[in-house]
Amino acid sequence: MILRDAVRILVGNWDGSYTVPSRRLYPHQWSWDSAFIAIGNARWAPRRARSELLTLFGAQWRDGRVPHIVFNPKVPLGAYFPGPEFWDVRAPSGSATSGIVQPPVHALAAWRVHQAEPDPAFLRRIYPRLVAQQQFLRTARRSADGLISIVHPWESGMDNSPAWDAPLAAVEAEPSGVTRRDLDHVSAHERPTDRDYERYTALARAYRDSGYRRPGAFCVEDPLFNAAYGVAEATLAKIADVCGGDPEPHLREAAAVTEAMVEHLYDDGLFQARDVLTGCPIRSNSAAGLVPLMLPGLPREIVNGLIGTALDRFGLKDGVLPSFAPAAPEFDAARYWRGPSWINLTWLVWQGLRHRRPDLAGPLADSVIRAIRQAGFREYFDPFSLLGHGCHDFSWSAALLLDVVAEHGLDGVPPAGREVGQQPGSLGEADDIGDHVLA
Ligand code: 2M8
Repeated sequence: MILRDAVRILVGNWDGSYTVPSRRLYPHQWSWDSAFIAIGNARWAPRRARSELLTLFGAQWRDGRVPHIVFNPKVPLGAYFPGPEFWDVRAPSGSATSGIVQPPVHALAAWRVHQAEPDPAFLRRIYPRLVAQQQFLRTARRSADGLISIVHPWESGMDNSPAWDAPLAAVEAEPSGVTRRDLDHVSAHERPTDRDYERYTALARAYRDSGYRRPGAFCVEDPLFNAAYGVAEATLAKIADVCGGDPEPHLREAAAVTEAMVEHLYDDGLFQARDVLTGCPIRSNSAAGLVPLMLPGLPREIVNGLIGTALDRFGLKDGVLPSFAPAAPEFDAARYWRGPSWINLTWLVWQGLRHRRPDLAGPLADSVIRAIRQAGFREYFDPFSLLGHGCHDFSWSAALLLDVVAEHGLDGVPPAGREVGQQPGSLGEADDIGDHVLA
């Protein structure tokens, strides 16, 4: 049964206080993966969900940044490239980490975890960390127009998106002969090219060599990242309320970034990225441009414009959501982030539609279940054939399936109002998770 299989994957990928995205391809802790995993784990093992987030924030830097990878010292060096020896930096906790970030979807995750099993003590513990995460982005990355920039395609989470082709082409990189480990696990036509990897490596090296202070030759404002930042502020307002804090500054910040996005990034039915170095919009057909649907204060005409685009260009009604519009010349149904459907991206857009357009949200939820039923818990899916691609037993596919089913139901049967872990015969939370994580 699909729910038990999802839980089994999450159990198999659990490393004691957090979950690896995939045992072989991604054997460490990843930042936004952990947020999605916590959202799913909240449905059957809320303690694990809290531990997942607290472990990640245990490796937060003094400046507030939450690194995109926290390395497990027990994993052999060389198992993942670029590993701890490349990033060459440690968090105050002593953990080796990377020095870049990922979309800040963690406040939303913390709130969902609290909703599944109310725990004000957890919220009080994580709230200042979430605020510091946002503060880092404001201090280090905010432009005069009020938008947050990213300094590496890996920071977008949609690493290989065609939206990054032009800004990435401007990055100078020597053929460096990097030893890629990803191709040991996934076939080359499903992953970025060697040329992409040379540029990824050159950018990360330049940032590292500046002490993770000065960005290299890539600096863009991404609609998904900015939407996540805005949703984080709106969610922090709710968390502040529970913690006895002041929600007002968060609400103001959420409104301000929403306004800045509408003014500077919205273009004819889709939010676009903008290249900070040239000042020019990066016009593409990336589904990242639909994610601002999540913003609670988005003006109605913009919502309608996005929904029109989702229907016309992304075929929203007909099947699973592709990560790039299929009619665009750069579309590739099998290659990582250049067209395949991803469960996390679909989940984000689904969040934006659930209250506004339940008639569209329902079929989108069904499409997630259908893709996983047909192909298994793969990393990504061909949006037409539903053939699975990337790694197997991928954690956020399993986690978000649990969340989708808990909200939406299965096979036309509405949600039972019980969590997966409470159903007869299902897997419960077996191990003991202490309160040591942030101690
Ligand atoms: C992918 O990114 C990593 C680098 O961070 C990689 O390709 O090695 C992306 O899909 C990213 O969004 C995700 O967080 C990560 C782990 O699942 O894999």
